Amino acid sequence: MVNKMITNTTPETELERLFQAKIDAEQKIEPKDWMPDAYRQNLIRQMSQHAHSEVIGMQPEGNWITRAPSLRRKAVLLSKVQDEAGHGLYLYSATETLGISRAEMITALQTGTAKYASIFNYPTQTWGDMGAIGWLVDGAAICNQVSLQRTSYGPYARSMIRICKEESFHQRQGYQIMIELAHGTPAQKAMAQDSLNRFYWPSLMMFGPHDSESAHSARSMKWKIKRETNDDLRQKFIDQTVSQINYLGLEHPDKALEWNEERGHYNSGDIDWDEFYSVINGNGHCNRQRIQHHVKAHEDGIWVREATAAYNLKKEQRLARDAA
Ligand code: FAQ
Repeated sequence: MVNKMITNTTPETELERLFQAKIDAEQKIEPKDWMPDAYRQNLIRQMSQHAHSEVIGMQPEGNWITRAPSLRRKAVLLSKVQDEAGHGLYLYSATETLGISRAEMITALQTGTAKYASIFNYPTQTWGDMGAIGWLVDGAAICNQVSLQRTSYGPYARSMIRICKEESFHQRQGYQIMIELAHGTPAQKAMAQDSLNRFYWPSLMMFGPHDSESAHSARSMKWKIKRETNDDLRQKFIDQTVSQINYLGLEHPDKALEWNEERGHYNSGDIDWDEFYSVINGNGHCNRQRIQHHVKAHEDGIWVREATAAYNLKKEQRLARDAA
């Protein structure tokens, strides 16, 4: 256990050494612990972007709640979308423990300073897309988030445990939609194939750029904010998806895919990185629409925030009066 006493006069280099020793010993960093400013800033960046992704990620699926093909499907999709809102809220709260307010994070999102997952800038055109999102997008998110359950920052690691449980349910509901479509009429099967074709490559982009291009990976791995690299997680996802596509009886969208006996992994075709950078820099199909919708919803909710603030103030005043 690394628990050497830290005082106001402990030199910065010694603080950094103790901090890294704690991380190396797999101990969690908690909000009141000393941490290098770059660790704090990097976490604020990643965690807030993760929170924004959950919240913006409600829009593509929210688009289909009223059009789901049965009452049961509506109820399931509604519940899934609500779960994503919950994930956003845990993550905003966990990020606030690092000393940034929710309002500051929202401003960063709405002004384009903070990113959110590229995948949510693709339009949802058919019911098959609800299957593909649950199966592939939540599936990719789980791959990443399972490893984040071991991230070094305590509040982030703990929030991931519950989020992963819920994402597993989301992944299964998506795959179940795909099973029904892929084993349905020829038109339904074609719809499933089309959704798979459109969502497969953007799902691979969710893991971020290649390790050699990843600006934050080296430091995030050293500090154990990230436990596996972008390419390793992407490979895991590629490998696990092959048998799932086979089971559906659909064609794999990657024509260059082939098993590499030596590596024990599938080799895959090239990702279109120009498309990835274009989307994360604001030029995807739906970037503007997603942010405009967020701004409108946020403005429409002002009265709720004002009412909550007024209620809290009244409660504090009543408590102060009673205590006097
Ligand atoms: N999209 O140096 P790296 C979900 C940016 S949750 C947009 O490799 P890092 C649930 C990156 O931010 C999905 N931007 O960065 C759900 C950085 O830019 P910056 C979200 C991306 O942080 C399902 C720059 O590129 N999950 O889907 C993307 O070390 C269905 C350089 O990249 C998480 O956020 C991208 N795909 O690694 C909800 C998981 N990739 O900040 C609703 C936590 C990279 O310098 C419906 N996050 N960028 O301006 C992570 O694990 C990491 O942040 C990575 C990126 C792996 C995403």
